Amino acid sequence: MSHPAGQESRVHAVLDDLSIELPSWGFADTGTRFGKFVQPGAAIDFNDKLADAAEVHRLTGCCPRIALHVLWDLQSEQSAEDVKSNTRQHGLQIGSMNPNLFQDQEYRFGSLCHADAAVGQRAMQHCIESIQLGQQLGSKVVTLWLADGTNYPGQDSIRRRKRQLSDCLRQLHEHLAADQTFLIEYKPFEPAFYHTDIADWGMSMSLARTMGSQAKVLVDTGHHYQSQNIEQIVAWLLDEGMLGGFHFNDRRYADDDLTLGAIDPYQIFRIFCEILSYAHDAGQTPRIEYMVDQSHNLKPKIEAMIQTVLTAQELAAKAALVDFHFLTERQSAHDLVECERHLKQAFFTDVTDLLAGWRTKKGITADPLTTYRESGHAEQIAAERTQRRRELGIVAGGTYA
Ligand code: RM4
Ligand code: MN
Ligand code: MN
Repeated sequence: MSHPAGQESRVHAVLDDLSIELPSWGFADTGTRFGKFVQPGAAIDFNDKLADAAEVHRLTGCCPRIALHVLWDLQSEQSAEDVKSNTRQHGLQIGSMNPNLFQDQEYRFGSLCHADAAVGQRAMQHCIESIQLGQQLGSKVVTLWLADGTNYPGQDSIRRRKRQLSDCLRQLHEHLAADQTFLIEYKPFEPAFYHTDIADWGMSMSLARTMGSQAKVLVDTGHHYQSQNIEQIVAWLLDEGMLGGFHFNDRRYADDDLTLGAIDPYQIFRIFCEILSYAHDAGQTPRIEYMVDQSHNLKPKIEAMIQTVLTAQELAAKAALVDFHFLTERQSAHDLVECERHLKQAFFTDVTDLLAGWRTKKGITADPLTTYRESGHAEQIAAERTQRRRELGIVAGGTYA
């Protein structure tokens, strides 16, 4: 298929800039709140997670970093130096550090927002340790997803909790190294069902501004109410200089953690359009952390991750077909029909050959998902890990109850 002049280089430049971070937790057995479906090929330990992320990077060429969930990945005897060199041996770097303030019994009524100072202190200590671990591991990003909130009207003072949270964040900012960014995630509900202490992007932005210059907002694409206009949030955050990054996934009802673009690829395309439109106006690509936040309990994990990464690339490539100069000109003429048609034409253009061309240029397979499915790798790790589980005496537990 032939594309108009300049399109190929635009698409390739966008792909060159699109580096996607993989979540360690996306390779291990996880489940829903009702139970867990185990997979023979799931990662057993941290080393397996590194190996799986490395496999995705090897095939896609755009996932050099792995995000860590501090309590899930770094509780072994391994020293920071070991973790670092292990990661390097797999050809990867450590990406974002994700503190965990949601699973300990102490956090039943909150962590940083808890009324009891001792619990707040414990949460602070964990965040400080996560920041310091990040420094030792060469990570540049700390992300905070705060599960704090209440279940019942009148349960606690929303304003006290907000002030306390601001104080905590201000203190945490002092622990950041100059090259560390602190990203504040928001989520409207779950696990709290009446109010969540950081419920939307405005609250995240307000907290980030209070916290300090290295704090920004993290947009998890699955953390919005039904039909919310996420690209508008992205446009505002870009304009305010407050967009730090994304957690990629898709949703139909709530925080479903489905693979990116599975339900609404046009939404993700529109987000990329806002980013590229900003880059066009500003004359430079904004620094954004693109991170996947998915744990697949039905799909095979490595395949699901490759599918996600390819989807992100495909939708970014389609957005790169938009001619923002032309669009701006049509906007000034109030030519609504052409403006919409221009976006739709880009969205519906088949970019398979443009993506394949970029991959061939990089010396990787033109079709990573098919190559993986035909490689036998999934069967091989399933056999090896089944055997290892047996040797280690690991019995697959399928319930959270
Ligand atoms: C949350 C949120 C966080 C993730 C946890 C496991 O819903 O998306 O980013 O770390 O899940
Ligand atoms: Mn997230
Ligand atoms: Mn989530």
